Amino acid sequence: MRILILGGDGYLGWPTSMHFSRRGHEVHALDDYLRRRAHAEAGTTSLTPILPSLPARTKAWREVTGLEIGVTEGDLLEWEVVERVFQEFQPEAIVHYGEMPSAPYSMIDREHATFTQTNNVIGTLNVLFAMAELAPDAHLVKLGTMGEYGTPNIDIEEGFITIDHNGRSDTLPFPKMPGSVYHLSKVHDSHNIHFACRIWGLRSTDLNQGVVYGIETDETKLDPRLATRFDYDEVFGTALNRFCLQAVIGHPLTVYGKGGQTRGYLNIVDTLRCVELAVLNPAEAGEYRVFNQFTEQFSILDLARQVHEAGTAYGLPVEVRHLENPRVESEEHYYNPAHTKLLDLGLEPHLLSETLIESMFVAIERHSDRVILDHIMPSTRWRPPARERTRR
Ligand code: USQ
Repeated sequence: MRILILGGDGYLGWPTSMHFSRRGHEVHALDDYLRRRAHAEAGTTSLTPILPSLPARTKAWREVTGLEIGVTEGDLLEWEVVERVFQEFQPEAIVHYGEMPSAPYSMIDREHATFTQTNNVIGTLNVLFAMAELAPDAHLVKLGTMGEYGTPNIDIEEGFITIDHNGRSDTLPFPKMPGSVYHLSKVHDSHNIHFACRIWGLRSTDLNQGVVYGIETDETKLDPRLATRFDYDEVFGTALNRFCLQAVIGHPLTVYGKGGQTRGYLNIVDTLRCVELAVLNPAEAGEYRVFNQFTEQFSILDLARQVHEAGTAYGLPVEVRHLENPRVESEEHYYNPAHTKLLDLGLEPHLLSETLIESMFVAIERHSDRVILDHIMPSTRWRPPARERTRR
């Protein structure tokens, strides 16, 4: 199948490109290096050394496997770029990771907030128009987020809920209550994609993914040049990846607030399999479907305790520290999202275990001399300080 990977240079996009290429698909990766630029501006970088560009990465891929991955270095906000790649590559499936992925980044200030929503919403609209005009039978597999739902006090369904109201009944999109400007951008995307399916007859799967952890996949392990990025800074690093790195370098684990915040989590190797299952089992023409993509749920404190236990067994002195929460979020709440659709398609989850955490310690230790310490503690606050607010 011809598969276009948008955001093919990212933490998930690069391993996904290699995963499909190795399984015999024709892969084309597009990226404009948004995340590399954001890191350069902030003075941070990936823990793992990664090659400097997509052409360099695909060259290494060719040398290691003999396989080709096509590349476009370009921005989804530029219609000419999107139009050209659709015209030339004629994708049958589009895997869309090509967005600004960080909640803290979107909450830094007005500029970062408006950039996040412009970049994500308009980029995705361009993809939808390109599909409608140039690839109407293609299947869009879009990376959404579990954070679109927030933490309602009822069970979360996979995208849709049947509501009985005043004697009538309908199945409607599940209500959304996201907790950051970034998560909101994904809600806006979901509405736009649903619209394009209903009105133009496009087909799409919105993968509402939980928090991903892990550092290696079958393909990244083939050669050090094929490594994917690993972020641990407060803006781009996610909870479990940060905790594992903190344990290795002897930094206290940064639990925000009480630590009862509960989210869905999955191993990076399961992300690749979920995306593959969605691509191989496409939505029908006109269908917009939603899969909740995670394998287990944990509170932040559960995760900290597991890293503490694994660290102790590994010989690391791990301290768990509760910090004042820089975010505005419930620290104790009900959380029970459905997640059966990917299991029904054949997903066999790789669950979190002490062995897995230890393997992350080993991979992190290899590069621990690269850690930039002053970007670990959180500095992005969800609420501006009161003095700042009155001055505006
Ligand atoms: N947290 C801590 N300590 C830390 C980092 C995070 O307690 O050092 C807490 C946060 O307050 C939050 C939870 O851990 O309650 C998850 O935070 P995160 O930074 O791991 O993940 P989040 O900001 O939600 O975003 C990440 C990805 C995003 C994806 C989302 C899936 O960056 O792209 O959409 O996970 S989900 O969380 O299901 O919405």
